[in-house]
Amino acid sequence: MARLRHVLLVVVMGSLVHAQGDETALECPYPEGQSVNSEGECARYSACQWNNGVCHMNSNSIAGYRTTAAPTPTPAGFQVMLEKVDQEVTLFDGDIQQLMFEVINHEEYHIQIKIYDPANARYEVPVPLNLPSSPASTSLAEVVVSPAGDPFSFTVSRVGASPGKELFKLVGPLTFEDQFIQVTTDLPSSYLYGFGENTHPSFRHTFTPRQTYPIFAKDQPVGEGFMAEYGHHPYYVVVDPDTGNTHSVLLFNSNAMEYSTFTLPDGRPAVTLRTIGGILDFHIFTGPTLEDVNKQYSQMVGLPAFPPYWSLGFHLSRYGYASTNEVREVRERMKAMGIPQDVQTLDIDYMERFRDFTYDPVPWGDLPALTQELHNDNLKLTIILDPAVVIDWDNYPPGQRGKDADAFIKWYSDIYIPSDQDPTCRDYVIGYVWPDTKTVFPDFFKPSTKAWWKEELNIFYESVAYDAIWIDMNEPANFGTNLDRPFNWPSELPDWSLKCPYTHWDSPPYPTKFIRVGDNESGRLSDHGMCMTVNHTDGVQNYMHYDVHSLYGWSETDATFKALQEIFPGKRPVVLSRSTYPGSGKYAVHWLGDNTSAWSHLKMSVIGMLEFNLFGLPMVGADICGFFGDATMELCMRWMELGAFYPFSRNHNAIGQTEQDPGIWPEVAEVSRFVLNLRYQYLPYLYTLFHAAHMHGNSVVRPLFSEYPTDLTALDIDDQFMWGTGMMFAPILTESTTSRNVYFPQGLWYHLVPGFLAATGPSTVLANAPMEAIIIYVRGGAILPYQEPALTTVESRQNPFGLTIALDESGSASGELFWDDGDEEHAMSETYFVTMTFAANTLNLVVSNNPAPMTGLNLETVRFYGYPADPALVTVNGENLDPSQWAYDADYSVLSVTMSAPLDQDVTVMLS
Ligand code: MIG
Repeated sequence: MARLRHVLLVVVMGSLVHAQGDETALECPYPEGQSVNSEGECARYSACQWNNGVCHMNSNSIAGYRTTAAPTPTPAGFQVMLEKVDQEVTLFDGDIQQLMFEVINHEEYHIQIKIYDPANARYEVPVPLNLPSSPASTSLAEVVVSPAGDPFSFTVSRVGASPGKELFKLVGPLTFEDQFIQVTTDLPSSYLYGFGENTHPSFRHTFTPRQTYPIFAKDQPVGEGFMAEYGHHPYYVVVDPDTGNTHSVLLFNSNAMEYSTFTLPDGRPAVTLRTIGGILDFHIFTGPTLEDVNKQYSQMVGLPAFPPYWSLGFHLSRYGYASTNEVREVRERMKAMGIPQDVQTLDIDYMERFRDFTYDPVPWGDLPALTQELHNDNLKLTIILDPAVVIDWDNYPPGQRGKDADAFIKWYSDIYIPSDQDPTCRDYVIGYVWPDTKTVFPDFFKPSTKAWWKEELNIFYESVAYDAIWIDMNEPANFGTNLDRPFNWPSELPDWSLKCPYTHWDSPPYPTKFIRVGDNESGRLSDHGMCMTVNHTDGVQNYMHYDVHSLYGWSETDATFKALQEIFPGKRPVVLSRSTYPGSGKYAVHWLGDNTSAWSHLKMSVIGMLEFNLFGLPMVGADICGFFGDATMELCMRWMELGAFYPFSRNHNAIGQTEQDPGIWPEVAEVSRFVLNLRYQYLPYLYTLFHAAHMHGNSVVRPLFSEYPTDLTALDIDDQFMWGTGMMFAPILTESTTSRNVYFPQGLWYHLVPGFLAATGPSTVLANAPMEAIIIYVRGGAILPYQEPALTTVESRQNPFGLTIALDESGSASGELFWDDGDEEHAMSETYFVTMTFAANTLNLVVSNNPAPMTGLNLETVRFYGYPADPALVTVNGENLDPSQWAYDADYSVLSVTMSAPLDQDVTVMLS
């Protein structure tokens, strides 16, 4: 039997005190938006009330639920039945009259709260989570539910935290209707981060005025405004700046959603979450540090993929390469300028008539030869694939094979099949994208689709030996849905487009803000995409697109990653995906989508990168130098300086834009060589961070407050960021700027180059930032492993190692280094790990795991930053060095030591 845990014991009593009048801040949701706000409009909704010119939710005792009984224990928590206070009171009808509220304890830091219809199963997200089979014996969170007979309310608190610091606390009524679910919580602080995929103007959310963003996967270019973009991440993080305690909340739901941040009448910050399907399924993580919640969350949704070493090199890409020869020209520029590059990427240009698994026989006829040339240069090739498959069955074998496998998305019911359905297309849904004929779309949930996709990847690999796959357009995007004709529909043909039926799924009573923002020409959920009334099946269960729309990218990523595991046995695949969902990080690299060559987009890329590190997708970056629009030389230079330190570092450009590869301007080429050399130099450090991400779920890029959660200045900084805990970047993000204020949290901070002390924090310093440099600091206390850079990682991985040792106030530092062969399946490969500590003038490197991957590689340079004096003697592994092997720069307080110490064994360096 279940052990009664203290979580259950506290459930007993205590009516939950709520500030009077909180509901007056709960904005009544109008399908058309608040612009129609009026007394008459408000009167349409019995769950709402008109008051002082505001239409807000009625109080909990009118519009909410009632707790019907005391909690009943379950093996992992407890349940309470709820019932609607007044059956007639509603927003959009379809109120579920009886609901189950269920608390499920998992790890002691992780609690799940589900609110669902116990009588009729509703859609639940089929993405697998890692949940323990039985709960831990203690929990760091406790849940209190209002007593039987009272209006339903609940709070989740951190055990032992002071009152008013609840992690989650229902405010006002819960609304749970068939197609509209709404819940509001107040927050223990206004330090709120996360939610996506949206372009946020700041990493920290704001509350006044109210901000409302939709979440639903959409091919929506990056831009200012409240737009839903490519992925779906209903996940947020809150820091309590008084204690530094951090918690996070996932609403595990994939229907169209929106969230609002605002303040309650007494000023408390609050969040309203709305979704139009599924159930309420919360996962709450208690941290208490930001890295703790990152790890706790990633363990549940899936630890991030471990990128092969080469994928941490520089990627070059563009949409609009005319031919293999143009790629060769660009490559020659890179080589001539000596700019490091590991990956060349090909966009849809290489395809024949934009058909997947083909290449154009004329300008791309020698693609296999180009691939070989790249491989000879130690480069890798990434190619793009789109989901849409042409219906030219007779002339397109991959499509015919897909049809044989019955791989494509179908209508949910025959009644939705359009009257002009092409007779060769069964009950498939037909759309139009890049190719010049209509298309169908793979249903990646389906086992036979996955098998077909793998087979096509395999067959195409026989002709073009690609190394990585880029999956685009997987929101999924379709052109011209619901419009007269797609923008690129052949002009000689009569109007046609995919038109979605008007059902309560395609035109739900509350379609969310999604339909009112961004590029939503048809003003519908299916705009620029698939109809909600199409079917997906995993072979066992059917799903309606309405529910699983935002999982399309996830399902394609899963299918592609697993296919590549078979095509490259024992290797770690690289799949670059535009659309993501919680759990995508297990497989995916992500870029932030179609940005513009604009300074504001340079700035916003830092925020997007920080957010995806919260979402468990640390391998992330934006299109360097911008996608749309022409980059100026200065913008591109600054963007290369920042982008060289995106975890995923790729310069990508749109078709028709002027060239912006780093070789095109000599000035940018020189800067790019410099910053990419720095990146390549510190790749061993970055790689070690990715190893920790893969093993434990750590983030790679972090906000400053990660280490300083009670530092109010750090909590607001989003124009600086860190790699792990050791490196801090302060990019220039505005035009014609050669200095900037840099915030230094507590501690010592050194210039990475050339190593003198830059600041003692906490302090803000005006730093000089000449055009040709990004300012990078190393934190006192860090040991950063590095390797001499080279033009590719294949070469740099053979080079000698070094260490940058930045001393803290006590003259100490520590770090670690992971190493393996760089691309083998982690579980199969031999791995090396060394911990490094410097204290009391002694550096100790202690090798654990397997020394073999490091055999033949030596430690040759060690640089001590903040070292007080020229030592009289330096010994390495007990042997005295010749005094010519070290140099002390008294102006900079930098001691540089050269040696040759094999790294496949322990190393001791003593200074005296
Ligand atoms: O409708 O493949 O975000 O990176 O270059 C545009 C062409 C399709 C969108 C991607 C972009 C890519 C482009 N694609």
